[in-house]
Amino acid sequence: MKFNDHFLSKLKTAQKVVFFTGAGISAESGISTFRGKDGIWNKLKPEELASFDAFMRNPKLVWEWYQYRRKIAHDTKPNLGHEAIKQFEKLVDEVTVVTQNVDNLHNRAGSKNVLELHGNIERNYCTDCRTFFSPDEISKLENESGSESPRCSKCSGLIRPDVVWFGEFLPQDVFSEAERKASGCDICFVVGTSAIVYPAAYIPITARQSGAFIVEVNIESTEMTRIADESFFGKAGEVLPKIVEKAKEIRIN
Ligand code: BJW
Ligand code: ZN
Repeated sequence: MKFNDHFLSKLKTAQKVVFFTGAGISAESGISTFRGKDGIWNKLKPEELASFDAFMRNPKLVWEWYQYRRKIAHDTKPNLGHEAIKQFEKLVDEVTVVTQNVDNLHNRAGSKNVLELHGNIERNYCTDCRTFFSPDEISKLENESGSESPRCSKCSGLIRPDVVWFGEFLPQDVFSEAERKASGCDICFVVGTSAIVYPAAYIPITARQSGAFIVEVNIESTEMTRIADESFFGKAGEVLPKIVEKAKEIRIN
């Protein structure tokens, strides 16, 4: 892989680094992306599944979709891309992972500072009384609910995954922290995202406006390519380990 001098000088001196990630970083773990050639939403329409209205119309269908995805995420492992990001922590002062993914794979790879903009598929709560339920409690409630989606043991409200659907607000504290990290970073890597879903996609834009060097890693060009200082077209699990190796080499010598 070829690195130009401008990128290398940024890589050599960066102290604060943000990784803004999307579904593409988990593709090599076997998790489908939403859009693009193998995206799930080529077959399933987002508005039919990823909105509160869709959930209220057909809770069972939406619940089963999340249960299916939860099982896939659970049965797979973080890949070389997630691991390369974790390794970056040894090389610079501060690494923050701002992820749109709900699959928990950055946490499982051991990354320390993970900001989940769209929630986490492992958590679930009652739509009425907001009680959270552990995965074990969910299994029990699922058994009790028979063929329906599970209901709250306290108030019988519907239980939903703790994810952000279309038309819903992102967790304000998490988004503010992500904006703060983006505005103070030296390099922002934008990895495996189509960068079309807002307000998440403001994160790399904020980084750019604050003077950070923007590096895109994706298998194809995206909305980000225009504003990125550097784009590496390839799989995250192949490109990121090479960047880490290069960083090790130039930051030690
Ligand atoms: C690889 C690879 C490999 C593959 N290596 N790369 C401004 C303008 C227009 C619309 C809006 C706007 N502001 C807000 C909106 C509305 C809406 C929105 O953004 N719509 C757009 C689609 C147009 N936004 C919202 O509704 C948000 N809320 C909001 O705005 O609240 C304010 C409000 C409140 C009340 C009323 C009105 C407004 C919430 C958005 C929530 C998004 N939720 C989802 C589902 C989460 C739960 C779940 O997982 O089921 O989040 S949608 C889905 O998209 C998911 C993702 O996190 C998100 C982003 O997708 P991502 O990660 O980029 O994946 P892909 O598939 O798109 O891309 C994968 C990429 O990887 C591709 O580029 C591949 O090439 C690449 N790739 N393999 C590297 N191996
Ligand atoms: Zn309840």
